[in-house]
Amino acid sequence: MKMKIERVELHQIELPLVHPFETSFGRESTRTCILVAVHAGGLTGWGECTAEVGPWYSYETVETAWHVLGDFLIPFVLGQEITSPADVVARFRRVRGHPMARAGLESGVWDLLAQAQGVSLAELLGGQKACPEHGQRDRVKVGVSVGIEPTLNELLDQVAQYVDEGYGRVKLKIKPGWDVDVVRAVRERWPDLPVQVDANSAYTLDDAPVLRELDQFNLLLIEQPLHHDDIVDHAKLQAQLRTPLCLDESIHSPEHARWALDIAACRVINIKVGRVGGLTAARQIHDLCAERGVPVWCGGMLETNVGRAANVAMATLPNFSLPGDISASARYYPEGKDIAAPNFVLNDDSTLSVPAAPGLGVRVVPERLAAARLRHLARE
Ligand code: NPQ
Ligand code: MG
Repeated sequence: MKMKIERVELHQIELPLVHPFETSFGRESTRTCILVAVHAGGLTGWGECTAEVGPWYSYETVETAWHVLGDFLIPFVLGQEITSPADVVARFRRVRGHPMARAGLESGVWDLLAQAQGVSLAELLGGQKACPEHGQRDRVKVGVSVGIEPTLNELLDQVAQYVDEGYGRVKLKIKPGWDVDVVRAVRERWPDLPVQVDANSAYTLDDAPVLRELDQFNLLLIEQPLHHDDIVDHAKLQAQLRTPLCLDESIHSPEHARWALDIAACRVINIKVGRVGGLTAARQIHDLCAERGVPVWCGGMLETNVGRAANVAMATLPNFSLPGDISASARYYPEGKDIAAPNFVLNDDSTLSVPAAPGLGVRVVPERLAAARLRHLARE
């Protein structure tokens, strides 16, 4: 099916978080992002660009993504006939870097094409084909990412709340001075809870002795302890640890995933649609890891329901064998604020249900979008 891209809109929005989120690189109490609307043939596909206001998690910002989308990526697709996401990926190949900007528009095209074909995004991504013996997953395993708190007691209260809500896997954010004691306290109170940690690049190889101490706590994995672009030091560290290392920030593309696996820099990969430049690249990394027997899981960027729906669809692919950072909508935004509906709700088995409706399976609510919007651009 051919679709001519007639119009593309950018919406910069800001939403309040239900609880401030602190990592080794800072504390946030609101989330700003860009939503991309792709119009063709009477349909609108939606994509989320996960760049933040500041260059903390990655070098991209809302401002750089706005610029790259508006001045380069949108003109590459406007007026063009598209038959598959591969057409968009091919047109974006000239652009170096800026994966979150590319992913915002590319994932909107995936939603558009899924709607045009009358299939869910999960189905278009090929979960079913990739996993003939199990068929399409209708639920995906999820966990919750718990930020750094002012005190250990507040952290334990947060974890207790999430465990009570039914989360079956918890990720603790760590940094130097907020690591071994915190993990020990959580382990003592919840001896059998699946727990993993994420340092967001707060350590160096000199900290290997501290990171080795984490081996005693039976963690699922240790995520991105070292430099945000490194794989060499991670390979040296992995050789000294029993716990699997998982790379997040360092994996920018399928090539980076192959390089990391070739030198044994990690035993697990966190896949984020934005960080790797779109759903096409995300699926390629998934397939590569499946071939190599390396488990993957879906990372989170405090998405709205638009980005969350794309994450849920992606996590139906068979090698997403660890729970994702895809929590229920209520973990992120106050009731009635998220710009898309319906909300994702946690099931009893620590899963989210995969929408069966065409495309993402969530609808953008115009009044909520208008209420959250800071800036708007339309190109045709
Ligand atoms: C991670 N996310 O896995 C990230 C990074 C992260 C859910 O742990 C504002 C916007 C603040 C995006 C903080 C989780 C953020 C952000 C952290 C992403 O490393
Ligand atoms: Mg991470």
